[in-house]
Amino acid sequence: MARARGDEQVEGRDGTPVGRRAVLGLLGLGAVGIAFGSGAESWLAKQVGKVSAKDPTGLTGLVPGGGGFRIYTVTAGYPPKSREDYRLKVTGLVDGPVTLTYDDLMALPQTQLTKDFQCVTGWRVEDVEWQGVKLADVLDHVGAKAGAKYLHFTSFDGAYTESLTMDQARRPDVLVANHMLGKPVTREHGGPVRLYVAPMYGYKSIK
Ligand SMILES: Nc1nc2c(c(=O)[nH]1)N[C@H]1C(S)=C(S)[C@@H](COP(=O)(O)O)O[C@H]1N2
Ligand SMILES: [Mo]
Repeated sequence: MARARGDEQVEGRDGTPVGRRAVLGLLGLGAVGIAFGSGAESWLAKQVGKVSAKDPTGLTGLVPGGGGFRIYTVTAGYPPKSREDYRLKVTGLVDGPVTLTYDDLMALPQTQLTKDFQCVTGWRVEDVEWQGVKLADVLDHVGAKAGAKYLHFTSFDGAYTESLTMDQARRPDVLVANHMLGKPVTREHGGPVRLYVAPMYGYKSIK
């Protein structure tokens, strides 16, 4: 089960704490942290262990959702978040910490994709309409530094975390999504904003 990471510290290879501030990061997605290689590797190894623990059976929430989706949550419910309250915080290897509002995201170029959503547990929803800002565009917008290698995402439910390499994050089919199934992302699906990582299993699409 994923758990709140709280003030957990992660040690880099040289023993230097990488810590929440250095690795942090997308609020609502939550927060996105941008990290250099060496410290982040041991941290990533822990993430790999966590992934299988996170969604071993898919039984965390088998509530049928819209359009054939199952609604998954590792927490008891879905903390409310309005468009007005939503914030995407980006910290780490950026020029300085940046906080984006829903309107800030909507003001960036929007990308539409129609692609499948596939959970590792077997269910699949075909031809889902997505809209959002390419994560690559968000990274450029906030001035992610050239040497940054990894992203760490924290959900605003306080419990779910995910990670991508910078190369994965910069693919054109990875969206900070504000619409799915042709309408605004609903609360159960992580609205007002969730990640959609088209080329990877659903667990990467942090809500
Ligand atoms: N915050 C959060 N994001 C999450 C999850 C979760 O439990 N909590 N589950 C993941 C998994 S395993 C899948 S398959 C998808 C399911 O998306 P849905 O709940 O919108 O159908 O969300 C992913 N993102
Ligand atoms: Mo999943």
